[in-house]
Amino acid sequence: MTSSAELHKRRGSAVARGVGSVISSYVDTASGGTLTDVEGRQWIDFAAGIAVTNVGNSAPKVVEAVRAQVERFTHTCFMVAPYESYVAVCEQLNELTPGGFEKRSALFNSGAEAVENAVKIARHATGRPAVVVFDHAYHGRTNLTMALTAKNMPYKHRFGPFAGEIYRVPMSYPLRDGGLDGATAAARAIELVEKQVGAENVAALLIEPIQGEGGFVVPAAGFLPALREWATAAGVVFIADEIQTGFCRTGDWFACQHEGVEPDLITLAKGIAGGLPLAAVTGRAELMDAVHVGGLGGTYGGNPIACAAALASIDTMHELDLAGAARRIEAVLGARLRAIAERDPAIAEVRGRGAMLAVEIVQPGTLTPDPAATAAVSAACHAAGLLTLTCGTYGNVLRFLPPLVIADDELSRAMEILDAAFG
Ligand code: PLZ
Repeated sequence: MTSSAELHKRRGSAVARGVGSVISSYVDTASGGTLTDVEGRQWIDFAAGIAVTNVGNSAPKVVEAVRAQVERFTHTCFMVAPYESYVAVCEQLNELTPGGFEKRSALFNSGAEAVENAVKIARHATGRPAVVVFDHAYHGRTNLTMALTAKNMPYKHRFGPFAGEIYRVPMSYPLRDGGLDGATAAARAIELVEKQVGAENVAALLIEPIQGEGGFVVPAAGFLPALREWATAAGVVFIADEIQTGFCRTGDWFACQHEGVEPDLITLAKGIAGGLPLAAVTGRAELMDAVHVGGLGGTYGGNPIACAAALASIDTMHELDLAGAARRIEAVLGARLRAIAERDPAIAEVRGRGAMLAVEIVQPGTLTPDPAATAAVSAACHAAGLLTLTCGTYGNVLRFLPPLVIADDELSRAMEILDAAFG
């Protein structure tokens, strides 16, 4: 088999430099919570392809459903010749997402595309232009979603000009905002919107219920409900971006459910289809159906193979109670991380929910971010065979996103590696 070193060399003269990779080993196979590279080396997977393979890599039901669908037909384009699985996925999403009201869904390919469409729908339905987003937000890499994303490097640098009518307000970030309570943090954001934008100009408020790329930032309790309440009163569409938090990741089907928040629209992707590219916007029927026929779509959106994979993934989540599995991971991994934090003053905070956990790393005794130390711990994990990711506006958050089907022995081994990496 071609070695990783040779593949890396070929990549250098074939693949654009702008596309990076966390590790330089090349994957041969993957299943459950383990990746095997072309040298036969095994990696415990604490990345899950960035919160995608919640059901594990090559989950048996997904493989079977995809294989059967490939043999029946590969693509007709739902806008040309429709098929049942697209409708079935929409039915499932309408049922699973929070909110007892009548819903509709539309399917797309990527998270960014879902976010773009949620904004299109909110603007169309309200006739208003402005979109409110938050510090540390991540919503994608397309032109509109770059504008919605907060961080310049690497996402936005020299890629402008960006789309207009995007307004950014402070997030609730308890470690870094002096521990403001949720209601106060929401009032601070709302006042800025009212004074600087005008509520009547706002189509949508877009928020990740737990921020992903921005640093696994969990807002103070009450922040999301207060924003939800204001949006309802102001006629603003509340959009929850659950692309990273969705599909059992945080110990419930969706992260909004932990605070009983019912968004008007939800953007979904990643965990939806066990690794196949699929995304969705799900929400209130009157908003979704406001758009004229032909106003939403795309060649591949809701491709039949991706839809088959989504139905099998959702089935697997029910069957294996993966929300419960995420809560069990939280109990075990969370306890271990807190024990490490007890002895290591560089860990300012252990946070997250379910199987979406992280530590924020600082210079001991301060809140000064330490991205170099964070990268060093992550590299030590990689050297020992644990695939970890970093994130955060300051690059100082080490995050853990295991597949929810990770085996007990894989989790134990991963925690030993982590323990040793912190020294
Ligand atoms: N919204 C909340 O987490 C994708 C992107 C990694 P796409 N996050 C991982 C990278 O460096 O590109 C994400 C997200 C939230 C939107 C998106 C965008 O989803 O499927 O990557 O377009």
